[in-house]
Amino acid sequence: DDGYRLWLKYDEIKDAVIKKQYTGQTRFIALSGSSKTLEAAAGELQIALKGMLGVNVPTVKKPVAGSSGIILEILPASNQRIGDEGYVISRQSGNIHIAGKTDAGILYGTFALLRQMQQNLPLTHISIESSPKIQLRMLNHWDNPEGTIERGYAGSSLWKWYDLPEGVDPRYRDYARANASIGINGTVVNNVNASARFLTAEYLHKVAALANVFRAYGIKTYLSVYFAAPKTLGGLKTSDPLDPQVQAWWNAKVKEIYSIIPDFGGLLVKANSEGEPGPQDYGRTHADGANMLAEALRPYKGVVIWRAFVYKADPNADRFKAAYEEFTPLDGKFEKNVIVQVKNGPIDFQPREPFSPLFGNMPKTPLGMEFQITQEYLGFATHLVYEAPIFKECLDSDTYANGKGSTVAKVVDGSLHQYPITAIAGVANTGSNRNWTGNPMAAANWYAFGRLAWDHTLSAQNIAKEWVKMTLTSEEQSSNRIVNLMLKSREIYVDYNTPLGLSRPWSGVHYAPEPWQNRSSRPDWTALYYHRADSAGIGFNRTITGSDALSQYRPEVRKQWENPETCPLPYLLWFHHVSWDKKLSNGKSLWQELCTRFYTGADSVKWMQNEWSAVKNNMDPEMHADVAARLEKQQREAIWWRDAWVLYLQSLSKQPLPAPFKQPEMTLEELKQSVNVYLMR
Ligand code: BDP
Repeated sequence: DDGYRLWLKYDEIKDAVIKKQYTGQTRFIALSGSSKTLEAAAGELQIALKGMLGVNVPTVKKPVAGSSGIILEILPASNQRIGDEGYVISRQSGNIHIAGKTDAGILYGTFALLRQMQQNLPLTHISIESSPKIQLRMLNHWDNPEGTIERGYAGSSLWKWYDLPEGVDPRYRDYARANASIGINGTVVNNVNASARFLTAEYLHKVAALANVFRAYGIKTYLSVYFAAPKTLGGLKTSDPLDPQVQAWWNAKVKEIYSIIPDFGGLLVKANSEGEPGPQDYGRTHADGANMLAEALRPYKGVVIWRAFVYKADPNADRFKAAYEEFTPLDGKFEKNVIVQVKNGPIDFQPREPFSPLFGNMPKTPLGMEFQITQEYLGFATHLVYEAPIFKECLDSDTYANGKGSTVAKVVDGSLHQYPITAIAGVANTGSNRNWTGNPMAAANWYAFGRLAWDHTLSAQNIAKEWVKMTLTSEEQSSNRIVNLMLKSREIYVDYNTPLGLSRPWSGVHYAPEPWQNRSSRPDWTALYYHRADSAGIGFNRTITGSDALSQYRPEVRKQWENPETCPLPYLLWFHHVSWDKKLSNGKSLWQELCTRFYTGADSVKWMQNEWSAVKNNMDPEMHADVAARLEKQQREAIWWRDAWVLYLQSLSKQPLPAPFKQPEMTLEELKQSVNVYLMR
């Protein structure tokens, strides 16, 4: 198994009883209407039934009397039970009905039915009703025009820009199928550090060719834009959002986009962030910039997705506070078709972060969630980290914005502040590698993102179970073992990498450990800026005696974190500078606890390897070997990362390693040398 089919494998069902049952229940596929989307749904059923049952199931216009089959059925728009993209699956007079108010709803219902079958669940009394909780469920591709992917670890871009628009890789359709199967309905095809090239007619036609493939699968296409395009592309003297000529340029550009891609979704913008141009270059605000684009998009019902990922190169400022400071004063100032997209945490996709304090603090501005699926800070495609627990931890966090139970999920799904538009995005981990995600286990993260975008109440465990059954093995014991391994993987990674609330111990490559790094073109791009280790202790004081970032949260949240005596250990060093000898709630000193985490984290990767070995005979050998090799490297690197931290921190704490841990084999100097290899050009 080369992994190409992802979780849509449709292998022959081994259980003869179930296979026979399914065969009797799916003798035809009836669809009365016709559309590309309904054809896609029926086509998917045919491929799947052929694979799982070995039969060619015909499509018919009307249910066949005296036989049992699947009926794809359009419900009246007035139906109150489900949302526009929702579906109802039921059994009526011996047939399986997949009903939706839209063709897309039926497509999602089709994939839901197939999910049941792929897990060999009975269909006899099937009754499922589901609607997405969030409207725009998107992937953000950080893909560049020349085919590279920023923070991509699975090969080059899926989009073959030089072949497009004539050359349409069949893979685009499989990409759309995979997304539709988990309910993703939007894709931003290019990097947020955007090239103006994507706004040229030449590239718009290429993007249109992609959109033509995605459309049947309910997926809208979006673009990231370069804010200074009126200057660089349009030849204007300025890109000032309040300049009428600039507005006119964007109006014309958006009109052109819609003439080429009639169902275009909208624009994603990274502005005044990490050197990208933006409205502040002209003394204007984020709202001025976003509203100008919103104006251009309004006639076509397009949206502006404006990112809140901002921070200034100020050594005395706390980057944690930046987005809140820039954006909360603008609450209520954005046009109706603007969504502000916020990263889950206040810094940048770290292995563990507290939730961004923007959530709950912009009741009048729709806030969208941005998660990172690609493992930029999670060991690239080498380390096995199942991300659903990261996503869930954030979504389930309570902001207390309207009292207890005001979770981040309720902010994002719009129910807390009655947002008219809702959105969630995942920075994609796909690439040109045959198996899409490099590490075959990373496909679970793409899958989990989509499932949670549809329904954030699903559990990380159930999502893993589905994925494992559909992708790796249907054997019960092995599947449980793998699910357990996946669920523990994130905490293990945190332990050898950023325990107790540490963050960002990497250099520019975001891979090799470099906690000693203290020089960079920007002070807030050093490791020291984040962990603040010295001879007294370690951690970032964000209480009232420090940067006071905690004041951006509601009192109930603040209370959880502001007292170093009671702050939960996973968040301790996010908010406190703690002395090495400080006794923690578990009786150990900070130094002892840190060492324990580093060592048990690295040791646990051995455990992961053993667990993985134990499932060898119950899954595909090629895929097993691929993951086994990655785990072996992970094991070596976990020790490397552990040792980097331990040796460096020891040079400050001047403490011996607590028993039973053994002093690393390398010296700090040797370790630094080994890291330098990764930093060479
Ligand atoms: C950081 C990445 C950088 C992105 C940036 C962003 O290192 O490549 O451009 O986020 O989200 O995490 O804009």
